[in-house]
Amino acid sequence: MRFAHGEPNPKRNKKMATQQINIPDIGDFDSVEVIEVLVAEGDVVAVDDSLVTLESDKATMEIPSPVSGKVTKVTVKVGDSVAEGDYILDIEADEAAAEDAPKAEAKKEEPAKEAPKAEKSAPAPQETKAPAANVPPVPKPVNAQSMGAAYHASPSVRAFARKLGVDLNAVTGTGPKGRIQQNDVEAMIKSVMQGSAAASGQPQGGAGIPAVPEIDFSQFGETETVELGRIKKISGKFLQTSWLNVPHVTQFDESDITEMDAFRKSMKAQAEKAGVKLTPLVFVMKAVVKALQEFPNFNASLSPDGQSIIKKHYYNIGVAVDTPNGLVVPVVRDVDQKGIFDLSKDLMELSAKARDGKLTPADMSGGCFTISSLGGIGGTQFTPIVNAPEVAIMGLSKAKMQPVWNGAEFEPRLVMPFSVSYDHRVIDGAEGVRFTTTVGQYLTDLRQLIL
Ligand code: CAO
Repeated sequence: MRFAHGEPNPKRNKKMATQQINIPDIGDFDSVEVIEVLVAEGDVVAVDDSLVTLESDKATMEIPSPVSGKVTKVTVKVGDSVAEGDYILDIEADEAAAEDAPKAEAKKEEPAKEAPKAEKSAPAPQETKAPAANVPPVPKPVNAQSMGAAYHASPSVRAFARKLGVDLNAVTGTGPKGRIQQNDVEAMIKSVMQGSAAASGQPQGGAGIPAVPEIDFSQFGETETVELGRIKKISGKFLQTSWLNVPHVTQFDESDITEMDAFRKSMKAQAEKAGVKLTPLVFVMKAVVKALQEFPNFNASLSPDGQSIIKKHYYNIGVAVDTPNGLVVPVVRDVDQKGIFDLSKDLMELSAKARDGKLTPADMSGGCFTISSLGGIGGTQFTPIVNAPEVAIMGLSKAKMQPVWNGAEFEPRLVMPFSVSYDHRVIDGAEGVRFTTTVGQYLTDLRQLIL
């Protein structure tokens, strides 16, 4: 429970002690920007109320209050950079906070009972401890940039949504800069209750889906529980949101890339001179963009009410990059305006940044279509998950030499399998296969890209 500024609180009569609040362990970051200061001097906060919001290049997290009491001093402002241990504010802590703790925890459990399974089972061991005054606050991730989406909402709106089991990823904010307000959450609930969400194509956030049964695996043998990495937790949420909200169709195809690969190899020395390495991916990016220009429904997003298509007149391609911490999707901009050397340079820079954990939110936003390339590793085909609110994604698998019948004999040809998953609300099956056929033709005969 949070009291409004100046509102009398009966507990204020109890004994007080000023507690200095510092930034807790926030993972691997040296310096993270403060993007919201959620309290002011005089505010009364309860245990777990959010105090500030921090934004790193990967995620946004809120720093919750470890104590209940009154904020007496705020030493940070929006735009400051902070690190673990930095002093951010003082709270005149109610020494009865420990007495309050079980109450605060009981409150937290209430929405958890109603929450979808994924949230309930999310590992948050510290949050389940009784929040005594000396327990360091545990940052709470609140959104992710890694899959190209993000939301902003105040703590009270987040609490409101949590209580009702609403996934804010699925809510469209109508406030300033797309901020989600309470009426947006109410509108989403209303739309689901009226059963209009499915009909209109509005995302539903997976409400009502039965939970996966909880099983004690130790009854079958030895087990070990390892917490998911931060990026995996964040991207997992976005993948699940997309999987539950987007009616996926995956079209499989393959392309004879023998000539393309011969050209790529012939350019090796020139590429080395230019300081880049050409892989099939840059050619695929060019072929995809040419196909996107011909099939504009693939370079689009569905409007939040599901009634229109927002067509984009720019061609930014997201590329899924595997990093030690998990999957991230940096975006290569203006692919239509760049040659293969420039694209390769962009790709090398972005994937190096991704692996060093240095991508900024700007590096990961503004994508139109995503390519997930597993071709350097192996596999024959896979079904990539659309990076919503984009409407289509391509999966590249490993090219292999194969005997191909040319009408008179079998010829050894290099054949690359690929797939495209798309949002069936926006793209029909016939259009889907026309798109993959077109991309395949461009890859087989790169000369068509200049037509
Ligand atoms: N078929 C055959 N060989 C391929 C290929 C394909 N489709 N794609 C790449 N290769 C080859 C490359 O040519 C290179 O070989 P050489 O060194 O002999 O030229 C080798 O495989 C390695 O390529 P790469 O993976 O380093 O480079 P890339 O441009 O293809 O990909 C990047 C760059 C950043 C996408 C990649 O490094 C990566 O992270 N891939 C993983 C993507 C991923 O995890 N996606 C998530 C899937 S969903 O969870």
